[in-house]
Amino acid sequence: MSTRKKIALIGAGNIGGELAALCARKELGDIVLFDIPAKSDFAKGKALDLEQNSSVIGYDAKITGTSDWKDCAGADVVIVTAGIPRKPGQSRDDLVATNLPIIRSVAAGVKEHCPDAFVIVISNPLDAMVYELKRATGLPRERVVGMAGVLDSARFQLFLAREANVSIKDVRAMVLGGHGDDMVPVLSATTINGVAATELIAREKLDAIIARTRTGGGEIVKLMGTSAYYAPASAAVAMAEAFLLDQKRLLPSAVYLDGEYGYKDLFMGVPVIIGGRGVEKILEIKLTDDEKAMLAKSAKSVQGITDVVKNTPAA
Ligand code: A3D
Repeated sequence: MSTRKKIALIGAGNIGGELAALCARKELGDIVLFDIPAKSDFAKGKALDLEQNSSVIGYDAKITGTSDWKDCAGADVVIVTAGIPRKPGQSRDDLVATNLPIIRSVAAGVKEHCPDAFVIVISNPLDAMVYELKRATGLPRERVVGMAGVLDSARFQLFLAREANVSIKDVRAMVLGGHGDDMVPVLSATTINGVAATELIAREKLDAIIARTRTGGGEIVKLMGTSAYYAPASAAVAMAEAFLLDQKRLLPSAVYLDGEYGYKDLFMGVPVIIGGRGVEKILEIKLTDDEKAMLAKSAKSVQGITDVVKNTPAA
């Protein structure tokens, strides 16, 4: 038996495939690519393709495709992309009816076979789906997170870098709140190598960038007919890597709030430290009054869709 770490990817679609490719190239562990029985062969085919790629690229990782939860048993990390993505014209919240039963079935599998894993949820509507996964598995809040803030911040950082004509490497920004159109780009924490972005970019340009960030996912759905997958996968792998390598990274992540920022029994994006024990710390940073008001608006939307989930009985 391998002593390498084990990473179970639940959903072998667009994001699942890219997750597998990235985890393999980074040699983060052995990879299980899981999908529903109707797509078992598809998952096996993708896994085989990626294993053959190891011989060209040169990485050691065993990659298995399956529809049997037993193959996921004992995973150190579980990343959940099971569910349908948006089509043009749809909001993330439109996906809840289809994705809620899917998340509930995934939660049952995680609870039975991967009870010690660090679980990262990507399926939309993100904040409500990660809420349900935690509720249904009963896992501690240190080990269940939602990926959205790293991706939303990446989009914000790209647009800022292009506008200021500087390297993407020097732009640091943070997007908090729910993964919806009222997410909160925190300008007070946005710098270009320590210089406040507000010093280098005019206010009206910043407003346009914030607006584009908020609809950044929809812009891609409109262009491609389905949702983004390269950057979402990279963002989740950054979180998985922080856990597996105990990096103690400060990453905006959707976590279960129990009074932090004044919110309770809600998953929403806030800055956290991710290390070998999972979510090691939730940071309560100072926000301006404007940012607090935007966070309250975002929390209200997240609460609405979370209430739908809470009030939907199991089928
Ligand atoms: P897609 O390529 O359709 O893959 C999803 C896979 O999930 C398919 O292969 C399905 O067969 C599989 N699946 C369905 N039900 C189950 C189940 N019960 N168990 C295991 N697998 C199942 O979609 P995608 O990979 O492009 O997107 C996946 C999800 O991520 C969607 O809900 C997207 O909306 C969401 N997404 C979130 C972000 C965030 O930033 C949070 C970004 C992009 C996409």
